[in-house]
Amino acid sequence: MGSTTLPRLTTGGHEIDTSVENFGWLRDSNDAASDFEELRRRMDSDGYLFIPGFFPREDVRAVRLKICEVLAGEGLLDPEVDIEKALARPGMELYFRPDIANGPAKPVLDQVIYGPKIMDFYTRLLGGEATHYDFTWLRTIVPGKGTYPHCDVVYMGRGTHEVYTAWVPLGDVPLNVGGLIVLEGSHKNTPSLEEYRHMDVDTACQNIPGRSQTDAAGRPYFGAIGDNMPSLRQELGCRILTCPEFKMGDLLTFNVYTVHGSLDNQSTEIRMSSDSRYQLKSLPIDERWVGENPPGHGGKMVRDMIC
Ligand SMILES: O=C(O)CCC(=O)C(=O)O
Ligand SMILES: [Fe+2]
Repeated sequence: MGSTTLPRLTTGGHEIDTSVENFGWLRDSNDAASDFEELRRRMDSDGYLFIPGFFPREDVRAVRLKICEVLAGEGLLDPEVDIEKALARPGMELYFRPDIANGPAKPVLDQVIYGPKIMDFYTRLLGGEATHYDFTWLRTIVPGKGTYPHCDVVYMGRGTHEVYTAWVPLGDVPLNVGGLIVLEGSHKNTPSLEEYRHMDVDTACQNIPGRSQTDAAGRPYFGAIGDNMPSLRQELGCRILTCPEFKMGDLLTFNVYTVHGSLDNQSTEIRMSSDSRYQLKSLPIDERWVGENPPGHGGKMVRDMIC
């Protein structure tokens, strides 16, 4: 692979250096799919596991169709084209729609992302009975900028830090549609991220009036590590990894310290994916994301701290 064979890739509007030293493909772990000792070793060394074709494609397709129906009903899709293609109606803003994941798409989505196959996978990976957060994140990202670099710990670190994200593409996602990118090995040997890892987006500074980890309007601090993944990559000395084309049915899982974000969406379609969270049932769980109506960010969940 050389940079000349790839299209120009950007994240947050910044061009990615695709030379072999700085960019590569996620390692496919299907060769070790039932060797959990080896999978644990890879999670530890790489910070992620990528298992293409983990879910039956048709089950994921049913989720996609449901989401497309909702978006089409709201007039967000190009009405001239088959709704399953999810062509974005030009000019509209759309990024995050957890209301669909936790509402109309919940029955079909939950069967996939919290079904027996994946729960058994995490139970075996973690070496004890696994549970999941009740809240599900859903991204419906229109053409434009993708997701800024971050670690999930700043959004969901109030229980155990032994929490794993499942990123599940709800459609085929070639490079130009803007799939997930991870910084290889960024979960360890990155002392410059130590302070960031102790942050919590729902925290306000009690001792410095006006200074807050939430913004002036009381909304949660955004939580990103700046907006420039390529310069962060350079600073940390990692490679950016992604997949030439994520497919419906693929599973990408990573830990709460792995830096990730996404490529910009250079297509005309909406990029859809869910992200969900898993941990040992026996460990403390982040109160923001569990229960019948998980409270989520902000409001009563904001805690004072001495800054
Ligand atoms: O899908 C994306 O762009 C971001 C996903 C993400 O941040 C996550 O899965 O934790
Ligand atoms: Fe994330």
